[in-house]
Amino acid sequence: MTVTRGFTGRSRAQDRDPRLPPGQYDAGDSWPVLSAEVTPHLTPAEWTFRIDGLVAEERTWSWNEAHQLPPSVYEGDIHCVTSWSKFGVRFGGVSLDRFLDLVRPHPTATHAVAYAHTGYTTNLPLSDLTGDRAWIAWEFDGEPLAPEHGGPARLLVPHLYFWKSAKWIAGLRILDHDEPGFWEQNGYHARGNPWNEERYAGD
Ligand SMILES: Nc1nc2c(c(=O)[nH]1)N[C@H]1C(S)=C(S)[C@@H](COP(=O)(O)O)O[C@H]1N2
Ligand SMILES: [Mo]
Repeated sequence: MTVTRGFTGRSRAQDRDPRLPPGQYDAGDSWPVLSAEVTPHLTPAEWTFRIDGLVAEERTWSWNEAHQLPPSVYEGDIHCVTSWSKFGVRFGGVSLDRFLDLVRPHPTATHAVAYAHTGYTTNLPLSDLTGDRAWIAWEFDGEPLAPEHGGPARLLVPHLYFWKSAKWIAGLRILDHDEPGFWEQNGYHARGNPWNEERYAGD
């Protein structure tokens, strides 16, 4: 019996989808909405994106200005700390590298706080926002991003837990130190790498 149980356990581990980080489940076609705020209804004309702080040139982009930057698509998975993951999503927008190239962070810059038009904040190492791994996203599956999912535009950092992907993104403040955001001040992990299960401070 012991032998059988051991064999079953091993075979289940092999069946587990390799796209699924530890402690996560596949949410399938559903896409839960998780917002601390009431959904704002910002029009593209009202939306702006700004990068300030430790940069050579602080800058604010309008919707039209941001759309003049070269487009970029993310196709892959997303992982929420509440344990749902969603496979094979497709977001369209612009890679954050294109914005950062234009403002030129100081050599001393190490972190950023992303802030939303609603006041939500989340902190990230600058190295997680560069290398074509983070986007300002305004399309989902070829359609405009819905307001409840952060439209007109959200930050997208899919290799970290999804709370880092601030909806209704308004800007990034570039810093030379880490400064906890909304969930991070409430016990969540500073980085939030789902593959290391960095859910809470101390994980
Ligand atoms: N402005 C803002 N952005 C946010 C949040 C939020 O409450 N407010 N929640 C975060 C969390 S915890 C998750 S899981 C995702 C949820 O995005 P979704 O509602 O599109 O699934 O947004 C993240 N970005
Ligand atoms: Mo989340």
